[in-house]
Amino acid sequence: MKRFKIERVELLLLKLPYVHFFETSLGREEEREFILVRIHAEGICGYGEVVADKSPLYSYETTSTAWHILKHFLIPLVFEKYISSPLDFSREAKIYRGHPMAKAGLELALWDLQGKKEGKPLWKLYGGVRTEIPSGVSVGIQDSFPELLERIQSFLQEGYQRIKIKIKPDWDVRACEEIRKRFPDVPLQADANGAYNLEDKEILKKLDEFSLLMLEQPFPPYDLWDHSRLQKEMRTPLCLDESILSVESARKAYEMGSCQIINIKVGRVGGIVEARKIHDYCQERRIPVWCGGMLESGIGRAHNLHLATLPNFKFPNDISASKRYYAEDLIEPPVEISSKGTIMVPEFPGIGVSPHERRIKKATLKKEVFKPLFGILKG
Ligand code: OSB
Ligand code: MG
Repeated sequence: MKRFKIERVELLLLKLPYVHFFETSLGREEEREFILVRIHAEGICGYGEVVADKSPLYSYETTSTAWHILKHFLIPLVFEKYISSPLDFSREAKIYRGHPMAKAGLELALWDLQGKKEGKPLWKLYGGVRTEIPSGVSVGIQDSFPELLERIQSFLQEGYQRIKIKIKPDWDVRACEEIRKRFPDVPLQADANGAYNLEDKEILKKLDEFSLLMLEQPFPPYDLWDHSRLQKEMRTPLCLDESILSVESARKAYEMGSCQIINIKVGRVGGIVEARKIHDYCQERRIPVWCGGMLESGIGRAHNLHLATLPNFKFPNDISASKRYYAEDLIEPPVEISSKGTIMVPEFPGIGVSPHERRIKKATLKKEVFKPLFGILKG
């Protein structure tokens, strides 16, 4: 693989308002703050998105910690070691503990650069097997059940193949009952973002009545053991999101029987290299996976589309149309959903979508440019 010289890395801190607030058991958000990574080399620019949020709710990482780790550790590593390939980066970045979202953002930008360099869309580099991916939608907690049903109705009209609702204590069994009364057959799943513990077992077991495709992350991230105890008592397959940080934790979850399905998010696991290891491990053991989302801009979402083309992605993904998230998404043209509930995978090189530079600029709160001290001449 040909090496190329990285001339400049840029970090941009952006803020984009959601079209509708997004509420989970962790809280309600009206806008998203996130980091874009741009890497320039030989006239080409690779884009990555860091999915860390402003506050450490979903994970301990924040936009500030990710900025710090990128600026002081990961970007210097790329320059000092003359790294240009995502595989080299993934290996070298392991010397630093944790901070998977910061690592993933930079790795994704290197993948985009490599795809553009080779003239191939990322899904071909990854070994993907499909050109359109099944799309689901994640529906936040609303102010009332009628509003929840109304939102679900309109998403179903748009063609989404399945509905995921967010649940928390007091917005769980009743929400499922209301949905099943109005939409008896819709493919439905629930995501608790770790809001329960084993003492809530009897409530969670009631969810078995609603033929859910899966129940996502009922217990906190560290708790593989209690998930395995719950799974033994529930018919509904458990799916883990926050608990799965690497192929190692996927193996432990599998061996303990903590889940039957895994949600893969490239940010949570530290990059495409680790995401593919989890994918392959699960494929060999017949554990289906699907692609989760972090309310990414079109840039992060395009990356997710390429990942979701791998063969063991077996459920509709949390990858929805641009307009479900943002009035002014950061790519052209926006991501759209077909009437049968699928999204086309971009065919152009790299992420295969064009960043909308004017909107990026408008949403930027802060920008910093990094250049190698001596590096450009060598390598
Ligand atoms: O748990 O899957 C989650 C969004 C932010 C943080 C965590 C989660 C989510 C979602 C949204 O469910 C998925 C999407 O991007 O559409
Ligand atoms: Mg989740």
